[in-house]
Amino acid sequence: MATKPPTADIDESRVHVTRPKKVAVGVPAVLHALEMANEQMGVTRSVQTLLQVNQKDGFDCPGCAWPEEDRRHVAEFCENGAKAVAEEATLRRVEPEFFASHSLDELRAHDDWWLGQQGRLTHPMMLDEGASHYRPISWDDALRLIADELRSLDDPDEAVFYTSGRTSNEAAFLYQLLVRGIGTNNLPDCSNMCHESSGSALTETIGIGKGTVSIEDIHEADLLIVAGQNPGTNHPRMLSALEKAKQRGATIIAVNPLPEAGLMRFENPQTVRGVAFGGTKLADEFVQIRLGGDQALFQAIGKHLLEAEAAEGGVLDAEFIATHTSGFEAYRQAMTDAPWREFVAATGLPEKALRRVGEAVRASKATIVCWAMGLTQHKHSVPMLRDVVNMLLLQGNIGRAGAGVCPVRGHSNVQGDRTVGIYEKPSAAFLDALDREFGFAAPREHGYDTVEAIRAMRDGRVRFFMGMGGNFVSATPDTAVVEAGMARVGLTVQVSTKLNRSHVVTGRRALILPTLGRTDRDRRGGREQRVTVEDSMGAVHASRGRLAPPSEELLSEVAIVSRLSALVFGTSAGASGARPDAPAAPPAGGGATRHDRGYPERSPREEARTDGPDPAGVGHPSNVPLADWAALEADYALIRSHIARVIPGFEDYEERIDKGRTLHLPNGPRDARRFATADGKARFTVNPLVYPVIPRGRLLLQTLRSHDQYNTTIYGKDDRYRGIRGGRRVVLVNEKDIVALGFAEDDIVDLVSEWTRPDGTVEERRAEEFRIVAYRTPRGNAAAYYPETNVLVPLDSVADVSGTPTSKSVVVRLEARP
Ligand SMILES: Nc1nc2c(c(=O)[nH]1)N[C@H]1C(S)=C(S)[C@@H](COP(=O)(O)OP(=O)(O)OC[C@H]3O[C@@H](n4cnc5c(=O)[nH]c(N)nc54)[C@H](O)[C@@H]3O)O[C@H]1N2
Ligand SMILES: Nc1nc2c(c(=O)[nH]1)N[C@H]1C(S)=C(S)[C@@H](COP(=O)(O)OP(=O)(O)OC[C@H]3O[C@@H](n4cnc5c(=O)[nH]c(N)nc54)[C@H](O)[C@@H]3O)O[C@H]1N2
Ligand SMILES: [Mo]
Repeated sequence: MATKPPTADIDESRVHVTRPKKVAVGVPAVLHALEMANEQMGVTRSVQTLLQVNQKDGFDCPGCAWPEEDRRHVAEFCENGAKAVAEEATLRRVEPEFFASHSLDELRAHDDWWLGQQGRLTHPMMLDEGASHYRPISWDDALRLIADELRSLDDPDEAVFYTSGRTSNEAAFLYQLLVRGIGTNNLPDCSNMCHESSGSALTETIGIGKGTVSIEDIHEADLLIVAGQNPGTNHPRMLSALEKAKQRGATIIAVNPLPEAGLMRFENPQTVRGVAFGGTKLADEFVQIRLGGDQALFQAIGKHLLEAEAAEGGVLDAEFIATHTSGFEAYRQAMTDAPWREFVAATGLPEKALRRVGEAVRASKATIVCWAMGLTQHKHSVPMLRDVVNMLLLQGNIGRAGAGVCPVRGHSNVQGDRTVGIYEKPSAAFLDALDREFGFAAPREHGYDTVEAIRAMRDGRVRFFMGMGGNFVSATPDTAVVEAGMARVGLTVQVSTKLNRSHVVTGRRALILPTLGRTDRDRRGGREQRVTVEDSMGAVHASRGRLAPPSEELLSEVAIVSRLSALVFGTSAGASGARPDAPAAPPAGGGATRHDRGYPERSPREEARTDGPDPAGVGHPSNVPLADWAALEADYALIRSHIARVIPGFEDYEERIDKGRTLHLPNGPRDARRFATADGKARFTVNPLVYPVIPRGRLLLQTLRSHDQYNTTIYGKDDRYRGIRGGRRVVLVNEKDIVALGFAEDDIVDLVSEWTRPDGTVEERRAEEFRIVAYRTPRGNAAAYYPETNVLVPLDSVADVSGTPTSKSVVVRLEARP
């Protein structure tokens, strides 16, 4: 039996702190995961469900984007994957009665943990203007309301369409088509807050915004540098791959301000060695760097390699540099001129330690750098990552076995969403192909990213907001600004599986559209549909949910977008026959007529086309994508055939994902050392050294994840590896700083962020009541959990080039509570 959801919020007075763990996973992790799974879905369903995770005929884990190994274990999941599954496959339900008995004000007063723990959403719900409660609404009425609202916009750019990275390729592709059909590129996504800096730096330097390694490369690497990443919590299956590399003789260097348990020692619960012999020591070296010091570290390694080359030769890959790169001489000169003392000041590490890392790189025959949010969420993240590339290029460490760049992506399909067009700055080539396929003209002007969307909301320029998954209100920076901005929007629509803050902080009117998750069976058009996802390494495979959906009322994301598109654009019956190369649509499933299944015979737009003058504004009727929306909903393979014609690399899509097969997308740098940059070469770049300077009496705060959360979804109250239990409002501070700042452990303080505007004035933001915990973080650096600390991140504090909020470097002071 599943247990009941909590009735009260987290009681932060009950936090207690023990010593951090030195080893990750092991049997306690498995037990913890099963306990959570049993709470959410009972024992039988837990076992049945967890055995389906990441199997060839099962569903893709809705946790992280780490790839599956080709030879899969019976239980191919990790502790936190199991928690992600349990959260979705929960037997708890949020039904219309729940909304009738809880007012909006009451819901708003609860914390994110309480909201998420209430269970799966089961019915479309509507919040009328000025209403105190949500009320049930039919799908037809809800979708018509949205279509009417969209048609009433004066300008398509008044609409914003957010995406979170769980959405399948099929749903994401249709969604971007809907949005571009409406006439805007306002497609901000979670990637803007996540790996955008990686995409920016890699596209400029190697011509592809993705990593260049496969899982086999991880196994074959000689040296793995894992920087700015906490895989024990956020990508636990990566630890198995690191273990394998290690057993083959690889060296692992962990670069992190915090001694994260998962990087130190790993007990693999799937092997005898892991369970019985205390596991594998993973990191050979722990480089305890200061927040934001990584650019200096990678420059230092580059300088060390260049010095070693000058002294004894044979260090660099001269042939690779000559044949495949440009800009080497300028980089060499810049590193020659760079003083070691700057590297020491930036990293907080002695020159000796920096040179030791340099030596490990010099000695390595094949090096991979893995990273996540610790490297992407700083003001200077893009130059920092360009310097990672510089270092790898010196030894030709791109495009050969066991070597390359490995940005470890977060959400399970965030990379796939971008591949199929979720991007506010689409390329001309993509738009041209889209135009050809659907016989319309997609808008060319770039749209808003996440931060720009918030600015537009704040300034009253957004009348419509739709979230395809995710939790925009809690995930974004500067919570107070976002909340005020949301309130100015006319209609906000959230397509969601679980209740979250974005359902209770809304526009003047709001809709909740409940949808199927990864684990749910998806029957459309009389058959079971599968969807596809792309992992962090460009491998695409099918995913098919097996569980009975939480309610008969749920529509899949594909169905929601198809039906909405039909209402906005018209059904374009026979549209797929409009182009000679398009396959004929199969008969609509289940024998139902178009009308029976919610598709109008003639849409308002088609009526407008024949009966009256063209309506102004959104999706001019002479310029809408031509697609047979009903047929697409009835057979997702048709969506894949469109994708195959629009996006290079998906040829024979259907066949290549059939029977558990994996479609490997082409990757120029990895496959053939082909670099699609301006000059066709991998580019060395010169990047002036940047690192944070912390004002006196202040701390630099990073906002990170605990072990019991998935982004804004809070699974539980513990951060087991860091030894923090029972609560989340804690700030980790070096014990010497605690004393120097005049506080003591366990003091309750406010965190006040200080942001200097371009005109020199200082803005303050406050997060109240955090308990001080002494922790092994470098002097001057602190850490606290997100999303509680998003209120501290100034909207305008973003990374250069990528626009990513600087969630890992917020200047704060601690203030005693009155
Ligand atoms: N269970 C679980 N899994 C997840 C998620 C989750 O919330 N829960 N989230 C998913 C998502 S969307 C993402 S993007 C990933 C996130 O995965 P991570 O990036 O591992 O997540 P964070 O908790 O943000 O951890 C950042 C790590 O970088 C370190 N760090 C911070 N600043 C710096 C720095 O300046 N330099 C260096 N070298 N290190 C630094 C921190 O100490 C911490 O170890 O995980 C994905 N997987
Ligand atoms: N301060 C700070 N802020 C951060 C970060 C940080 O490190 N520090 N990290 C950033 C990062 S890396 C990311 S990726 C973003 C995450 O931002 P988001 O992706 O927007 O947030 P999530 O918490 O992952 O979204 C959770 C919600 O998604 C919905 N959901 C789950 N599964 C599905 C599904 O299959 N379909 C649909 N339609 N909905 C579903 C559920 O309703 C759930 O409540 O946050 C960013 N914000
Ligand atoms: Mo992310």
